[in-house]
Amino acid sequence: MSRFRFTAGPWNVHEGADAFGPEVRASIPLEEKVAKFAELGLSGVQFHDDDAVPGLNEMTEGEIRAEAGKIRALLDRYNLAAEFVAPRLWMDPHTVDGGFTSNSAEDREFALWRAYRSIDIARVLGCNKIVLWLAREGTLCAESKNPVENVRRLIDAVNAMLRYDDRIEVLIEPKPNEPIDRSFCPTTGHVMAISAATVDPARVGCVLESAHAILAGLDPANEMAFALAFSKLGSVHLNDQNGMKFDQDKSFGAENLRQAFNQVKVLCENNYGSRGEFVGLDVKVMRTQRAEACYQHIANSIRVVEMLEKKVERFDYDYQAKCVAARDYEALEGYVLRLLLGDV
Ligand code: GLO
Ligand code: MG
Repeated sequence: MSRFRFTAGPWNVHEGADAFGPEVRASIPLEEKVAKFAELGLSGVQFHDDDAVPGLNEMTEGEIRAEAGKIRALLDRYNLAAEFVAPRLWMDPHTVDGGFTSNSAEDREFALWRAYRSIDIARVLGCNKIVLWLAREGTLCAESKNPVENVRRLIDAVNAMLRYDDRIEVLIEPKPNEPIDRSFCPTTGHVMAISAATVDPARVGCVLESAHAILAGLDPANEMAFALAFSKLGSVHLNDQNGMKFDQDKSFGAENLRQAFNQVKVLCENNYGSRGEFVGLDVKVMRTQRAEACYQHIANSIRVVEMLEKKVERFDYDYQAKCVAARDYEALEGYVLRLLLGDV
């Protein structure tokens, strides 16, 4: 049994398409995914605005709220919470060149409209968190955008959201690249700086995704620690990643168990979750898998977190202190590896 409450999004059970190939599995209806999430022991669901309200561009604000109400009822049936709503600003014809930092004023306006509607949906779903994964807020052609002006635009967009609703919390999910080449907000440090520049820093935090930190050449546990030091770790997206290449969203721990252990350790040591934070699993099943196996990666990831929590409970802090006092870090490292391999 874990100390954490887990969530995932509908996109974590997906059709298997990648940049070079079509879908290999049939789409599963949202209700079926939600039922399965409950069965897997998740406590909540993460949503894109259009996961909750498909086709929202063509709908009035009233219609959007009514549709969101149906999702609220669905969640209630399965006793699941909504963790957050994220405006999906990377799929739309209006946001080919980005949302808040598009070179087109009309597209920037559209991005804000979607952000406001995400807040409306979040209210109906009973949650107060908006996630901004700033997918296309950067450049493919470095000279195509003014980077200073666009960092300020990001701050303005967050301010507009904070003003739109005085209870909403905005969590920025940094990622250095993919689908764009150069992001305007690639790491936790950038998120902290943007947060500090907004009209209400207490309501602007970070979602740290393991794979995104690795893609930036950084250590996910230290990135989490950095946000924790500012009391600004609003959520995490645990997963794994084999080096600096395309975003893989592998099952948690599948590549680097020690790195996974240190993520669980920093979360446990800092009582993550005690303020209602969830542990999100932003994992994707391999393209090769048949439909029957397409929840296995979520179950595996939960299991790995639970097993690593046990390792954290067994971690010998006295021995660590002795090693530190003697500056015997080789002994400490050897101990950690034996602990992880079940030899102590
Ligand atoms: C992709 C992101 C993505 C977001 C999700 C929520 O790299 O990790 O999965 O977490 O869309 O905004
Ligand atoms: Mg993510």
